Amino acid sequence: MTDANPTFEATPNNLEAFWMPFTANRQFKSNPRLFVGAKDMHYTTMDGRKVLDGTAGLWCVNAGHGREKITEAVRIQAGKLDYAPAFQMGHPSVFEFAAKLTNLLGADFDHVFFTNSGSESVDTALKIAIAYHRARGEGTRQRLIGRERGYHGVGFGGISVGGIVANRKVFGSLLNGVDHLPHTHNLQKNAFSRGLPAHGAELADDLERIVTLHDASNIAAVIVEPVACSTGVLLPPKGYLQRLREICTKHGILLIFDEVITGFGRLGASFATEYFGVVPDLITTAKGITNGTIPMGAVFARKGIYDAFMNAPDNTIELFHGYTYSGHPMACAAGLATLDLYKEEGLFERAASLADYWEDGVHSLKGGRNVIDLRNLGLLSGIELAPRPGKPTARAFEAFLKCYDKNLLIRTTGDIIALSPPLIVEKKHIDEIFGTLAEVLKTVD
Ligand code: PXG
Ligand code: PLP
Repeated sequence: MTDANPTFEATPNNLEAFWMPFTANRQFKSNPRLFVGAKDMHYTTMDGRKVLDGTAGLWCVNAGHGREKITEAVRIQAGKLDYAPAFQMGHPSVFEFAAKLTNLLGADFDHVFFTNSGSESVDTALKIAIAYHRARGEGTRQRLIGRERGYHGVGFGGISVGGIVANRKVFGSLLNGVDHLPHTHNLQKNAFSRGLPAHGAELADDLERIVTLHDASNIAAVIVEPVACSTGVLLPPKGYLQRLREICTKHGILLIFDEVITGFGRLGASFATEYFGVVPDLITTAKGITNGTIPMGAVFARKGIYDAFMNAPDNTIELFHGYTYSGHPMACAAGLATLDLYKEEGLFERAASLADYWEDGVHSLKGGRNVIDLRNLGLLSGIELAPRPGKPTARAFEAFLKCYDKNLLIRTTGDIIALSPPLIVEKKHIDEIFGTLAEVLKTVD
């Protein structure tokens, strides 16, 4: 930059400078889709259309858009204390928020580490797992086990344990010492299951194979999403998560549930751990923690994990890890107001009470053109289309564009349509979502 007097004037209508994340930049910029507002279940487009939000933004706006309670809390906090150093200093609302979150999780979890995203939560959990074993004198436990088709964000830790080839293949050697369990998606046996699929619990036994190969004394943790959302809402077979828990316990391996999407009511319970009745050692969250308003993530630690770090000599930092914005005042304010909303409006229970209606809506698409599987749990759905020969992803993307033209926002991953509406969704919205989809699918060849 040689210009001594750079100008800061806006350059209207120029989309070029912004390098968009996980987006086909050139395609988007040639035909952009911009939202300028949002309220409750709807976005407003630049040309003034109201678009029904079938995806809670990116799986995060669980209490719906433009909630005044959150806006007000953030406004007040911004005027009172904009920022406090996260290291060696504190502020009241971060302690209050941590305490309320542990209450929400129940008796098994007693500490919270704050981050600013799901990716940071994953990195944090992986690091805590390795450091925990070392603090207890088992420093050889360093190996991390992820799963095929898992999404754990985009940090080097997350893509290493993750199982999405496109997210890994151009980024070099990644973390070493990582293995992967097989994914659980089985169309031959489980297609069109309502709720959890019946077949595949035994896939958890692959962990025994990995333990036999490396020895348990070298394995720190297993990380899985209780429901693998990003790769198409892949549901755990009945009994699978229980089995994984048993094997981890047997071998002293920490189990991490990545609940960035399944947390905060998505399944009709506070977290997937509650829904499935399976207790992991660490839980990673983000997204719904602030209703998507202010970036934030958190890692919950099961009883005993924090304590294992507290035997270090006095005055030493027990965990050399943290972010400038860990527990940011604005994020805590947003999070506290979000928790109030979830509670006051009974949104997790609401999700549970709508789950059957949602399931019927999802499965009303059976027999639709190119539909090869329909999956549902809580207020989640995966609608799998047969790929166009030689053109994977094209069919679902066409459906995405057509839905957008018909004022419905859906999300696609490969040739799978994923749905996850705000938990304030009403039956009329559910009818509209599946009505529009049925119409659109008829027109996608
Ligand atoms: N773990 C899981 C299970 C996630 O779903 C992350 C970690 C990373 O979170 P951040 O906040 O760093 O993005 C996620 C995020 C999609 C989609 O539509 C999914 C996510 C993010 C953006 C898009 O598949 N999941
Ligand atoms: N890079 C540099 C040069 C920094 O000084 C810092 C934080 O102080 C970071 C990266 C990390 O930033 P954050 O704490 O927001 O993750």
